[in-house]
Parts: sequence; structure tokens; C-alpha cells
Amino acid sequence: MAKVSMAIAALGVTLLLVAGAWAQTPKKKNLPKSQKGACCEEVRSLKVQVANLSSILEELGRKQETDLLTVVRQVMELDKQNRQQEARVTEAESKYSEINNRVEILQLQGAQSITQTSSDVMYDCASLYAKNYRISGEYKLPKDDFLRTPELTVFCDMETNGGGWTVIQRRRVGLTTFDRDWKQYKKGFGTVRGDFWLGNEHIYRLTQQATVLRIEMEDWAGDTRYAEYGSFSLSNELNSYKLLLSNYSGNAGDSLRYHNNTYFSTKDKDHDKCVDDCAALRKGGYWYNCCTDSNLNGVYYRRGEHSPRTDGINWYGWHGSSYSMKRVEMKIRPHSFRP
Ligand SMILES: *[C@@H]1O[C@H](CO)[C@@H](O)[C@H](O)[C@H]1NC(C)=O
Ligand SMILES: *[C@@H]1O[C@H](CO)[C@@H](O)[C@H](O)[C@H]1NC(C)=O
Ligand SMILES: *[C@@H]1O[C@H](CO)[C@@H](O)[C@H](O)[C@H]1NC(C)=O
Ligand SMILES: [Ca+2]
Repeated sequence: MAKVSMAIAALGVTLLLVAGAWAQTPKKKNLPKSQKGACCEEVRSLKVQVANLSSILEELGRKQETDLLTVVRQVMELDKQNRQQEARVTEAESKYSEINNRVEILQLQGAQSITQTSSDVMYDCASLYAKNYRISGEYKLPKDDFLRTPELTVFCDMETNGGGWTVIQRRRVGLTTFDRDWKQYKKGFGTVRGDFWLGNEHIYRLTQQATVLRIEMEDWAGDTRYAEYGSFSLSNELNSYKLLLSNYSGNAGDSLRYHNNTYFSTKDKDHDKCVDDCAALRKGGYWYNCCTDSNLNGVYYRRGEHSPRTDGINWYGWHGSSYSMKRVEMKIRPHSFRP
């Protein structure tokens, strides 16, 4: 392409010179007769040359155009191949997730038929793990007539730190509001594959045995931290699902300690230790003190939107009182669990 352009430029200059020479020739008025013939001969030859050059120029222009067309065609071809490649990747991805789904459904069915025949242990992700279910995902825990517990859909984390975790809370998508009333926090809301609260009644029941709580969080830079409590339990509804925990370990800071020994509050039931209405101020249901050192059921703010608001998904021990996390998961497993 560059060569062609230079050739055209060179031709252009030649043309100008030729045209200049041609324009000057008629000015020679007093030419002798003998020279007149020579002059006209010269003009004719110049005219021919100009015509020749014009046609060459034209041809070069056409060539350049075809070159450009060729390049455009090549780019289009590449683009098409790219799109085909993308389509193939998408197809592979959807096939993969389909297979994954099928595996999970098989797991579910297996879990149901197996656990329904045994009544020795409480149904949770740790007992599923003990029965060799080792893939993280959605499981249906069957109802237990003896313990009078209903069927419950849970999400099991079978990988983190040995697995066997029943996830009780997740914030990741940010579309489900957590600014809900007592009844909803009692029975749970959301979907276990997305953002959800498992339900205070279920958490109370599952923590009747010695239980470990693990909280994992991720900030908007993609860094992760965790806080673990070697002992975690809730009281029953009569005692407003009072929080009891101890034995902190981790690298996120002990920001649930301030909420130890406090009652669960929602926007319609203020059980906090403050003249303020913390649930309304922090826009969630939580074990509010006066009011927070963490607010994991607060408002989901996208990166940078929250500052300096205090109703976001905060964990003071890591990012202070006005930074809202990108992702949070709360999960529990029996203290006696051994991977
Ligand atoms: C144009 O010029 C080229 C090179 O000078 C020559 O080969 C060709 O025959 C010429 N064509 C015409 C139409 O004069
Ligand atoms: C806390 O951890 C210590 C040491 O590991 C242990 O002795 C104690 O029983 C734990 N307390 C609770 C309430 O889990
Ligand atoms: C929480 O309160 C209980 C009961 O008062 C206490 O035993 C436990 O050590 C406290 N936990 C923390 C982390 O302070
Ligand atoms: Ca109050």
C-alpha cells in the first residue's frame, strides 16, 4: 500500500512538471516557422505522455482500490473466524454447565434416597460429606419427622478448608434486598445459588450441636479475608435468636465480637442495645448492638457507590465502617467435623 501511494505521488509530481512545460510552450509567440512544427510536435508528444500518465494513474488507483478491498475481505474473514471460535466456546461452556447440572441433580437424588433411611445424624452438609458427597452445590436435605424438621434446600461448600460447610448467607449478586422483616428473616429468603439468608429458625436448629462459623469476604480489589469462630450458636425465637460466639481466628479482624450476646433485630422488631433503631439505620436484619462493628446483611453497593454510607456490607476490622464488600459468605459446620 505504501509503495503504491509513493508511486502515485511521484507520478503526480511528474504530471505537474509535464503540465507546467506544456502551459509554457504557447507563450513562445515569436517562434520561427521551422521551430513551430517542432513545437507542435513537442506539444503532441507531451499530450500523449499526459494521457499515458493519466491512464497509469487511473490504473494505480484501481489497483489500490482492489488492494484495499482484499484487505477488507481478509479482515472480514478473520472476524468471521473469530465469531465462529466464540460460538464454539459458548457452545462448549453451555454443554459443560449442562453436564455439571446433571451431576448435581444426580447428587441430589442420591442424597435424598440415602439420607432418608438414616436417622442417626442431623442432616447438614457435614453429614452429606461424611456420606461421600464431595462436590459443592445445591442439595436438598430431607425432612425429619423425628426432629420435626422440614425439607430444606441448602448450598454445601465441600471444598473450603476441608469442606462440609452449610452456607447460611451469601452476598454476591446484589439484586435481592436484605432490608426485610422478622418473618422473612425467620424462615429465610433468596435462592441458595445466589444471594440468600438461610433463615434464623434453620440456623438456630443447625447450631444446637457445637458449631463453627466461618465468614469469607472479598473486597472490590479482589482480595479475600476470613473470620472464623470456633463456637457459634443462636438461641430460639423466644430469645430473639440471641447470638453467642467465641474463639475468633482469621485475618479479617474480630468484628462480630461486638455483636456477641445481642438479639436479632429487623426493621419491624427493634431488639438492639441502642436508643436508635439500628435495623432501620443499617437497613438489614442482624444482631445489632449500638449499632455495628459489622453489617453483613446491609445494602449491597457497587464499587465506590457506598462511601461514606454506613448501611453497606461492612466489616470494620478490615475496611472500616464505610466500605461495602463485593462478596460475603457465612457458613457453618459441626465442631466435631473431620475432613
Ligand atoms: C506509456 O508509457 C510507457 C512507459 O513510458 C510505455 O511503455 C507505454 O507504451 C506508453 N503508453 C502509451 C499509451 O503511450
Ligand atoms: C476455644 O478454644 C480453646 C483452645 O482451642 C478450647 O480449649 C476451648 O474449649 C474453645 N472454646 C469454645 C467455647 O469453643
Ligand atoms: C460471648 O459471650 C459469651 C457469654 O457471655 C462469652 O463466654 C464469650 O467469650 C463471648 N465471646 C467473645 C468473642 O467475646
Ligand atoms: Ca433501639
